[in-house]
Amino acid sequence: AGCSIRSKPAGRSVGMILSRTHSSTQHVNTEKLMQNGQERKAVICIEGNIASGKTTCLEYFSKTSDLEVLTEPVSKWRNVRGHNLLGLMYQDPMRWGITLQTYIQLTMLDRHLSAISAPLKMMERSIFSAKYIFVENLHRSGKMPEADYAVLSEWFDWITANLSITVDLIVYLQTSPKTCYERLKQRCREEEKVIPLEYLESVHQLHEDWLINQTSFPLPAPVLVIPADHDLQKMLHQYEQNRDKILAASHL
Ligand code: D5M
Repeated sequence: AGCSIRSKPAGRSVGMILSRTHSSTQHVNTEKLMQNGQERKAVICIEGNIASGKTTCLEYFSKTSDLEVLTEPVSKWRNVRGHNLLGLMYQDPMRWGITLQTYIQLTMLDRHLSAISAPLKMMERSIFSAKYIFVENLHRSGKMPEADYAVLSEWFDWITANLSITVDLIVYLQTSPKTCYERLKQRCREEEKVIPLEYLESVHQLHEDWLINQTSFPLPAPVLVIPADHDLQKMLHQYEQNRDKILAASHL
């Protein structure tokens, strides 16, 4: 798309797919995608900071035929049998972090395993970012007891070792924490009023270390970086420009 990427590593252009941990620079398997003897669906995960514009991206692609969009199950996290786990976690992370994260891990797993009829699944976030970004952030900031972190990690390791969770492409909406902070204030979600800029900065850094610097956790798929600080019109234009590259994940 012409302009160059703002964060490290320097010299990469927008729309270039980063795949240091993948042998091929292509972002899709060229051989047929098979699972349990059957053709499997291609999976794209949209990743990014809180209020980075994932919903706009998903809405844009939801108009595409042959693609099913699965949004983050936030409404479930806000109401599991009458309990608002998201609100509880923001109020008292030390007490409720494990409760929310256990439930998020379950709902994300359900999204990954859910059958769809379209050939292409587009998901908002993933079981990987739930663990590598949010669980990690709670733990590193001292807001999750060691024992809770150990149990969540055991669950995560078991799930990823024993269940077939495949991702073909990660689309990373790369924002500055400040932009997210402004957007967060605008959307006025009750539970999120307590979120300080520093929280978004930590979440941002964890995304960068995972998806750009590749210094923290393994990548489950190659990464397409889309700068996402721009206004709505420019963002829609970028989605249009990257459309074929993203939808190529369905070319089995
Ligand atoms: O995220 C929606 C809300 O959910 C926002 O307050 C962040 C929060 N969220 C999302 N995933 C997690 C995990 N795994 N742990 C804790 N909090 C989480 P949005 O980015 O707006 O879609």
